[in-house]
Amino acid sequence: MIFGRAFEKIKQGLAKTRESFGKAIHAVLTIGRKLSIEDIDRIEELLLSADIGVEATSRLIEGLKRDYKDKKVEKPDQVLDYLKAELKRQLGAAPPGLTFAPSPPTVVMIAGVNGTGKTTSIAKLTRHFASRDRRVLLAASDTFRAAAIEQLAAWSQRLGVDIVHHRAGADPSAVAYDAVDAAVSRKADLLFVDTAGRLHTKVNLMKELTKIRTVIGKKLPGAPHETLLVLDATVGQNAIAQAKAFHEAAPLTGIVLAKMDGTARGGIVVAIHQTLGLPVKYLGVGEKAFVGALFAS
Ligand SMILES: Nc1nc2c(ncn2[C@@H]2O[C@H](COP(=O)(O)OP(=O)(O)O)[C@@H](O)[C@H]2O)c(=O)[nH]1
Ligand SMILES: [Mg+2]
Repeated sequence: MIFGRAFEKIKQGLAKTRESFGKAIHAVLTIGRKLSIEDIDRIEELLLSADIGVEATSRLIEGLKRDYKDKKVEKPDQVLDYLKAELKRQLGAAPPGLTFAPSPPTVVMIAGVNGTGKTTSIAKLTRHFASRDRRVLLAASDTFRAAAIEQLAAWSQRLGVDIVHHRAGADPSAVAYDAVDAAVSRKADLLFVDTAGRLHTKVNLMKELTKIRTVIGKKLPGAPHETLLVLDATVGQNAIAQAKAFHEAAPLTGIVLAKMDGTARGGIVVAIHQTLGLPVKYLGVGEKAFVGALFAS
């Protein structure tokens, strides 16, 4: 049931991909004509261009060829049904939503390259949980630019939740430390820790994330309970490389895939799930405030 709902949300998020993909499949297979082996090759190209990834694509194509030989799949609609069922089966196992700490606060660290949608995703998550009577606290650990702190502070005001911040250039770990302290003393249910996506070098960035994580864990054993990486769905396969680099610095527990509304290559959701073995916990489908925020739970 929950998985069914999660899949529905993923489907909504994939609307653009689905539309262009469905059209392409129908273009490959003229109605009425039977499927040929060349058509299957074309479909393989389509899957790759939707960024479903090499691994997932070859698995899908193998299955399709098998069903084609068995004469189970011969028409465009059957191809689409087969792909839908197969993708549903593959994505269905993703655990939906956040995993909460046994006792509050649940600390959620948000990482990702600059501009992927970290702060916007935190705002959406905050609104989602605050409107369900969870006490949310924000930590402005992206201290790299003053504007980043101001952006998060603006959201905290709009959403009526507290924020812990220091000045620009301050130690992000010190902010996280104070925020965990505040989350405990103010009995917050959830603490979202915003982090920088760009430092002077990538090595610095990864070191910083490791340090923030360590400091959080020292202050509150077991925390962070979630380390979510925000990826921009419009960058395609590059997102996988980003995820691998971050995963090494701060072991990730899941992915937030933002900007699904802006791409027809949403197959990346499958590729991420399969290559990284990480659940895609949330899909972002809107840049305006919260419109269309999709949650898998
Ligand atoms: N279309 C679309 N734009 C988004 C989404 N999430 C974030 N954005 C936009 O992406 C830009 C960068 O977002 P921001 O949250 O500041 O990224 P950060 O640097 O990772 O914190 C902003 O213009 C956002 O409005 C989304 O789901 N869909
Ligand atoms: Mg930001």
